Amino acid sequence: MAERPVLITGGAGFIGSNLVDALLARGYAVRVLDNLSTGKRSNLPDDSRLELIVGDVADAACVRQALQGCRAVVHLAAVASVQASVDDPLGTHQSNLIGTLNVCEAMRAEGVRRVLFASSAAVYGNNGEGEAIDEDTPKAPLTPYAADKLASEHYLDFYRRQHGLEPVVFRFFNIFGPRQDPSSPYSGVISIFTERAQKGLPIVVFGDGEQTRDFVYVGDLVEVLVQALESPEAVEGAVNVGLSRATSLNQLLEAIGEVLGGLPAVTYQASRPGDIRHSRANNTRLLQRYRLPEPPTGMREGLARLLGL
Ligand code: NAD
Ligand code: UD2
Repeated sequence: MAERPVLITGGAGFIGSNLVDALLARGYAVRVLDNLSTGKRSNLPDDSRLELIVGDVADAACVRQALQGCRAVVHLAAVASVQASVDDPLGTHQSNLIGTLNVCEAMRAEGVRRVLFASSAAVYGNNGEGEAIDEDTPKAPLTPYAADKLASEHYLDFYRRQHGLEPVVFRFFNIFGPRQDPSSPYSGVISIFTERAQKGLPIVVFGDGEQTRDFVYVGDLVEVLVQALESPEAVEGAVNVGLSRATSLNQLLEAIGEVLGGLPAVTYQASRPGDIRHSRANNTRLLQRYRLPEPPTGMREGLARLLGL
């Protein structure tokens, strides 16, 4: 019998396609379920062990079919833009919560147990700001995106207790790397800044540039996801994925300038309403359970890989 594939929902997107590459390189068969709303076929390699199903996680029958014969699921499919969820709460809810429920139900029906889930630091809202945020920090989902992520976590926990699913929940901080789409103003700041810097277009910083983020190179995240798939046990409790390092936007710009050998014009405008000033993970739990590359990929190295240098 052919090896049972890992199903990656959202596998044609930024994080998903990087995970596809890593799993194929390790000899896994992979099936991707993606509606190609932000993901792209061209993000995926041509490989006989990779199957792409173009379909929607909001479609229960489609998810059930995609899951047949799979050994595990990595559930990444979601409308990843917080702003899109603010503009269209009901539409994004179909992907971001109903999609999760469909995955849980299909897993129950098909007898698949292990599922990794991409939650977000957004579940903490502004709580813990300025501190290293640990997983017990009170949750404050301030947007439909964050509410759906937190609700998804609770549903996964229900399916764990009631139906024996083995969910592993990760709360990603700011992930960056190749194939992150820079096309929306709400795309990840590193994808926007690097694209503009490469094209020589002016860069806009919202605020004074002293706000900080805990940036994680996608390759390091993928290492953790592979370990979570392969681990014999799915330990309960969500895990922050951050390096516990604060990088300001001004430091980021300096690093981009160094890697590219110069920067276009940089202007400073008013802060975005609701923007978090400092976001940094307490990653003790991550380090207890998983091995990060030692040392984790630094900003300059990550930028060089992203820029293909
Ligand atoms: P992305 O937009 O590149 O990937 C999302 C993928 O899901 C895309 O390929 C898209 O086409 C697909 N998709 C969306 N709705 C779908 C649907 N209804 N049915 C099937 N496929 C659908 O974004 P990403 O940054 O790779 O995000 C992956 C996951 O990680 C998302 O769940 C996101 O919320 C989460 N996350 C990302 C970050 C980050 O820093 N990038 C931070 C926190 C959480
Ligand atoms: C991230 C996530 C978001 C949510 C949130 C939770 C991304 C893309 N967004 O938002 O989904 O999980 O964390 O806290 O991962 N900026 C500029 N100029 C630009 C673009 C951005 O100055 O052209 C600033 C922006 O105002 C912010 C910082 O850069 O201060 C980071 O912005 P971001 O959108 O990359 O990520 P963040 O942390 O706001």
